[in-house]
Amino acid sequence: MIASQQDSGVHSETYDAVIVGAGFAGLYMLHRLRGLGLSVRVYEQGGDVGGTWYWNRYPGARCDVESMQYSYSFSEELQREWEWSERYAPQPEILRYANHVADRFDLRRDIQLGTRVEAATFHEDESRWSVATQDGKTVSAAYFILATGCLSNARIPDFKGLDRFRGATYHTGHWPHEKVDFTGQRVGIIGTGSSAIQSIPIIAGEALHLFVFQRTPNFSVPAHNASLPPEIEREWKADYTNRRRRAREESRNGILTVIPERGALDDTEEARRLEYEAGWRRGGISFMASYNNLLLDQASNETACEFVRSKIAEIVRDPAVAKLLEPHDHPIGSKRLCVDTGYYETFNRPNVTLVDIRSHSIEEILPDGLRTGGKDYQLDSIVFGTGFDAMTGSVAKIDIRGRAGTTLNQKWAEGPRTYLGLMSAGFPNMFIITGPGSPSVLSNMIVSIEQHVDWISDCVSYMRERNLVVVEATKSAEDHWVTQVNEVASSTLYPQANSWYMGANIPGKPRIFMPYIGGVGAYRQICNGVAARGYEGFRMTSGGHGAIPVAAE
Ligand code: N01
Repeated sequence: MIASQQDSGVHSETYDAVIVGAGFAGLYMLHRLRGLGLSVRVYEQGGDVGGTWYWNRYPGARCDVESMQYSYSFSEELQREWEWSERYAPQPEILRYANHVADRFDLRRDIQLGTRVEAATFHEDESRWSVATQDGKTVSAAYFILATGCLSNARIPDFKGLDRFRGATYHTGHWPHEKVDFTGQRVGIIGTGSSAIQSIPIIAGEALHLFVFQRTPNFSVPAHNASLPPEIEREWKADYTNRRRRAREESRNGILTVIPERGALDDTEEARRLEYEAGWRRGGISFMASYNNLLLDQASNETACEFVRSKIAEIVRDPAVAKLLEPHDHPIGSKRLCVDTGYYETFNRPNVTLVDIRSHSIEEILPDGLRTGGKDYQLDSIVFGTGFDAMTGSVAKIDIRGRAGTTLNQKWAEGPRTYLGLMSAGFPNMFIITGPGSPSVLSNMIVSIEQHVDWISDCVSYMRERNLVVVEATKSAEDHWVTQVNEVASSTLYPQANSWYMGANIPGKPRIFMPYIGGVGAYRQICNGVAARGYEGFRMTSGGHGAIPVAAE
């Protein structure tokens, strides 16, 4: 094992639990563990709480899950008193909400901001974790909990010449806190994922000229965002308990949506068109709920693709530009469906140019622009909407060592392996909130976060009542779960896309469909069943060297 600071055995503080990250997962985890009487320390690398909503401050950033559903349900008072202003909350409002939660539940006193966790090592003799932070401290904890987020490791591709660019560069996931003013500038944006698609219409309204460098066109549907009518909010709040329960237990993705009991090909072409029109008018990701088989059946999916392509052709005036914007390389919904405000319309503006970097990739970044297809584009600023090393990227940045000094990066070299997305064999007492192998990014994140945090809290409570010290996923349970995750994924159209769900956006990253696709309701039942059967597939012991010899399985 590499000698590192945390191996010195000198700990400045001792806690029952250390949590990494103070986004929605870390905040609620802290609240629950404190409620159980545990001493907890949260380390957060950002300058404040809020996680994703702290970092993603790009113009136009807002949630694609409706406000009444994208919020905590654990506190009746909180969900009644908080008022959302819009159908889809903008980033500043969600960040205010995260701060309100931190204050209302007095969470800040256990959160250390501006502190990266650099390493964590499990000491088998003590059955405890040593956690080393960037400020040079090492603390000891019984439980080590990763609330690091799934889309928190922003990535700028390795473009030749990038370091010589004289203008300003921005990544959507690492946006400055002060207003960026593009007035009078020639701006280039690289990428056309959800983040870029939200920011392009706003930047276009400000810049002298905006060049959109598109490698792969994406499907996007209108958000139809608007202020939230008070009567809708009242209606939701009057029925909150029931609606929250249904979203948790009955839906596939933690969002209350009515899905018809028909597949797309059960309808006539005319009826289908009307159904899709209704979905387009309604707006948002519930467009994918127009039929029950859009992500299962290729021919059905193609009808939805065709509908969106026809909308693009209707909206975008220049037929050549419209053609370039039409996606043909993946089934709709197999990458996260984008939700926009005026995205396709933006390409009718005289100050916006769509540049195809599929046929000619970006050759190099120049001191005053970039070169592609043998042509130079003069730019004052470049915005990277190039995404994230998703689901595993932030975990991989921490040097995590489990039994026998094995690192998590070694164990996950061929792709992440977990049992239920909650634990990885060989890493006792380490929990992952919304980790790979759980519904996570395919769901309303707050629903999945609450489910995991509640499950972990119940598990810790169960152990404490029985004087158990170590919990660990068994290798056989993990192997079985990984197989199940892959099997469910391969019965859908998802693996057909080169998406970040598959790790396909990172050169060299193993191609494995990372989230569990079986739906939040079914997944919750599985997790509850495991707990009810005495934490089946996990081994719990009273600690020490005699615990769980994983290699012996
Ligand atoms: O990132 P992305 P994102 N050269 O990975 C392109 C959530 N989210 O930040 O497809 C040229 O989706 C890449 O092209 P390609 C949501 O879950 C939610 O936009 O790889 N281009 C793609 O166009 C979402 O899915 C909300 O060919 C390169 C883009 O960059 C997730 O976050 C809002 C390139 C990356 O798209 C990530 O979205 C925002 C290269 N070398 C985000 N490398 C809402 O709630 C990458 N690209 C609304």
